[in-house]
Amino acid sequence: MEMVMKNKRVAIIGAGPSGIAQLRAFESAEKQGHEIPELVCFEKQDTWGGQWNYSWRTGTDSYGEPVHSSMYRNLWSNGPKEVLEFAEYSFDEHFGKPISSYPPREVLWDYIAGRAKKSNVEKYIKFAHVVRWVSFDEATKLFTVTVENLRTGETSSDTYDNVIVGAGHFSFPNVPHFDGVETFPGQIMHAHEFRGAEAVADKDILLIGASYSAEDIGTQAYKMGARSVTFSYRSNPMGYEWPEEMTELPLVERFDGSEVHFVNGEKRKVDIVVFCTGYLHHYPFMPSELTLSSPNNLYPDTLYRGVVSEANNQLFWLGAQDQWLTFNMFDAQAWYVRDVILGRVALPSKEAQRNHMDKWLSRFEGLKSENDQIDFQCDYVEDLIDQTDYPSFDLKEVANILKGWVKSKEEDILNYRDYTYTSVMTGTTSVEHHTPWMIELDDSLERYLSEPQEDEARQVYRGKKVRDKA
Ligand code: FAD
Ligand code: NA7
Repeated sequence: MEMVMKNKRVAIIGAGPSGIAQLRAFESAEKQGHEIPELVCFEKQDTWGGQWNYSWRTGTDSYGEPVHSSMYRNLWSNGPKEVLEFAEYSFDEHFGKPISSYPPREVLWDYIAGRAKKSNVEKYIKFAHVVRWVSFDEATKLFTVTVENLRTGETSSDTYDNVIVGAGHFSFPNVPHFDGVETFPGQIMHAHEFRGAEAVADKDILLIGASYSAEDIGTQAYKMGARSVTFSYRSNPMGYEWPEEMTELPLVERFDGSEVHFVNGEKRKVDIVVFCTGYLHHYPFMPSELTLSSPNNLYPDTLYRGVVSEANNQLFWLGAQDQWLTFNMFDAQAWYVRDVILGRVALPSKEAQRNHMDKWLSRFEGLKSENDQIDFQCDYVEDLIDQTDYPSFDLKEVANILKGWVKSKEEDILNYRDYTYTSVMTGTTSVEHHTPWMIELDDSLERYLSEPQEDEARQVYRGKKVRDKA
């Protein structure tokens, strides 16, 4: 039984892939003739795309707000695009021709924007509006959302029946302390501030951490001609077959000037240190009784079906999980949240919600391998899609693609981006990119979509230091 939506108001925080998914979900219901609530999406940046909206800035943005995006200029997708494709807007539809499986950032940003432009969601977004505070009134059962218009400096507050947080959780760096780090004379930063690998040519670089950021920045550094790349792991090494210039060592014990001592007794002199030590779930606009507090994992506790706040069932979180799947998972979540708000899906009792979460948490705690994690997240998304009319797709095959991706990195960590996969949405097999990733130095959309002669890349960049895969 659908609820009357007239006079209902919903605030969405963030116009990244998650926030746009939410707007698109409501729009899709409206197109089917359903009444939808009044929607307002607040985005603190001047445009949409979230992490994919690259900024050259570090620290603070032009409004003095913390820079949101952690992406760097040379970033290419680190997973095959076939696992993130929207079920209702394919890569074929957007680009009109098959493209490779690992596009650069600008190409994926264009794809995200393409879906947003095809729909009519922009009218709901207030750009350059930062959410400063959210509170809930038990008497009226309404949220008050306080927002600052960053262009005018004006602050205003309004009430909403629902709040949906799509603010992302890879923006506030986790920066541990190491003894003596203050004596390090070279450049030291967190991955959040890393903007491009060109500056590390002929330098010795140390990356602390053993996950996606360390792996990708390390590989970029190698590509751009770093003299040496040292990784430092806390729990487990990544264990790939690295070339001789790249080494994995255990945790840093201390810094002594530019000399770094590791817990196994080894020491190394390095020029640049990048903390690839992950991010914090940090929502400065949320009071403690409403906020989400979790490590970066596949099933943050206190979120029923991964999206409904246990503390307040009128509050939702999108994309709060660690992510094997991204864009289509956010869609699955957004369609579910929409249907809860529209009253098309009924929430069970608080006790039943807790039992449901405990069941998933217990499976989550038993995950042993990366393949288990992949199956877990694909099952989670399939379960969500079963609740709504989001177009279903073959998640078992998506899991196979992800497992193939994991294997491809074990086979060839430096060149896995040259592999191709087949879309479960369209059946289209990716083409090989015109230039192997390891020697492609132009990350632009224009270059990516061009069709140069086989040898052109080598001619254009002749004289520059590139590491050929041959
Ligand atoms: P975000 O993209 O983080 O967007 C959140 C939005 O909320 C932002 O626009 C932000 O400005 C806004 N916002 C935040 N706080 C406020 C506030 N208080 N008021 C108003 N607006 C606010 N995924 C992949 O699929 N493939 C990849 O290759 C890949 N690479 C990645 C590389 C890096 C370095 C990082 C950090 C992430 C990567 N990801 C990748 C994962 C990425 O997080 C998702 O693809 C996706 O961007 C998450 O979407 P989101 O909308 O949930 O969050
Ligand atoms: P992740 O995937 O959360 O990984 C964080 C890494 O940092 C992980 O290897 C941690 O080691 C390590 N870490 C955390 N704290 C410490 C300390 N104190 N000392 C040493 N090492 C530490 O973050 P990423 O930035 O790699 O990836 C996040 C997203 O950005 C992802 O979606 C990518 O696509 C890009 P642990 O294994 O816990 O011991």
